Amino acid sequence: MRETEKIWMNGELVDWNDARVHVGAHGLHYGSGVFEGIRAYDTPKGTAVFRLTDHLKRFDNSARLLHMALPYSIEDLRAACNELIAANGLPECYLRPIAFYGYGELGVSAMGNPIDVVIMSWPWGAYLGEEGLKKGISAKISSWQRIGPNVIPHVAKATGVYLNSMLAVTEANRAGYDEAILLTGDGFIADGSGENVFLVKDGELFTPDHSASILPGITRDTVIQIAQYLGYRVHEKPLIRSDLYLADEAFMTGTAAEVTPLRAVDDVEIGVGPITLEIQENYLDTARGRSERWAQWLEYATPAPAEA
Ligand code: PPE
Repeated sequence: MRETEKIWMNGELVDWNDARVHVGAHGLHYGSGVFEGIRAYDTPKGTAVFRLTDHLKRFDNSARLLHMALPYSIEDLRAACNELIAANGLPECYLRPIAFYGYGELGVSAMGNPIDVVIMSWPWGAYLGEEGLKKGISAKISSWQRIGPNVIPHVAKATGVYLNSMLAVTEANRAGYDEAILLTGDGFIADGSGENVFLVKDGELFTPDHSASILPGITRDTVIQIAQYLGYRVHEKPLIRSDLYLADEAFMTGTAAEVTPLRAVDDVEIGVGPITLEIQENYLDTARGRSERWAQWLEYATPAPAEA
């Protein structure tokens, strides 16, 4: 990862190398943390954080699901993100807020442990490579099932949940695929290791609904709204792996992955289609401030210069 100057840690900006935690931190032992992934884009009116408030609301919800009372409000965290962006001086970056049970007691119950809250920022290029954004990626249906709603609350973007994703993507990479797609215990398509999944059939879009243990993706929501605005019907419904094999097009969405075409699943070639590319272009135009229609999603990190 590319190091930057500062990290926001428990209310203060500290030097990158000084942002340390004790090895006895509860979150390290038990994965008891929550996090977010947010992108700030360089737009014609300055750096804008895409849907910052929505990400921070999800952060707060994730924490609540882990019985973690964050010592900072959404307002405080928004100010902290802006402070960090200003301190690191990057026109574009990825922001990673994380909150975890810290150093105090060990033992599975987190009662009595302090809560550490940290925000990092660094430049993060195309998640699945520049080539992946243009030419699409390959995915493998994982032999690992996506965690179910009664296993860990999948609606929470919790650190421990990502062991599930890590196993799946590692399995896929070792077998020569770029990414993994996890199914629920009942065989319905859930998520990629770090993305939501969409497919296109007969000019309409399909994506798994919330009952399929998905993370309620903010990019997913953005893409649904943009696609509907462009005139496409979008169906949120249970999907099975055969739907992917027979799809006209498929793609993955995520803050890091943005809109990445899925050109093959389990060696079934799908290719990269025009609707995927249209959605991708519209998504990037939106995030980069080139679309007035969705200007409400851009939260400027620095005051926008006065109109000439
Ligand atoms: N599902 C999963 C499992 C997931 O991790 C992400 C985001 C999404 C869906 C899409 O959510 P959203 O970003 O709100 O559209 N994955 C984040 C972390 C990736 C990582 O490798 O770390 C991200 O994209 O920031």
